Amino acid sequence: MGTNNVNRVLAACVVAALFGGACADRDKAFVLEAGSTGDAELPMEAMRVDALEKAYDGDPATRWSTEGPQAPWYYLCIRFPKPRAVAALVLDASSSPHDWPRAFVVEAGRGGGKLREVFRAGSEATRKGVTTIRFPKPVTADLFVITLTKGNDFYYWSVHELTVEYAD
Ligand SMILES: [Ca+2]
Repeated sequence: MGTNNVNRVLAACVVAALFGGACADRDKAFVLEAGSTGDAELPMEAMRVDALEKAYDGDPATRWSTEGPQAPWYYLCIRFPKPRAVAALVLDASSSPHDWPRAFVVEAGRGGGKLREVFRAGSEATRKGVTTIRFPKPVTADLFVITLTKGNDFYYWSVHELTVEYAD
């Protein structure tokens, strides 16, 4: 991803926040945002606070989803109030086992600086609807952006529960 795209991601995150596509988890450990930096716009329903909350409400029966088929450039941002050392991000969609991200890249940044790619995967990251993003070594950052790099003609991207494994 080039610098222009990185800037677009950051700009999109700000836009998502302005339009209410962001929400904090119960412990205020992070803010989750969703959007798209590509031609396919993410449906507004997928950017709503009450939709995003379902990705970490502790209930495996409720989910956040893209409200439409997966498209490249759909993203989820995880923003921490200060840099955290993160060992892994686990996206559980086992209750919607077809709705796993077909291919994606994870970028991380801190202090509003340039994002760098820290993970990239295809189907090998997912087992039975559970996508595990385990970094080779913990990544310390205050912003993680998971962006789809591939679409699907039919299946949504869903996250029933997002778990952050901290290393600090
Ligand atoms: Ca849930």
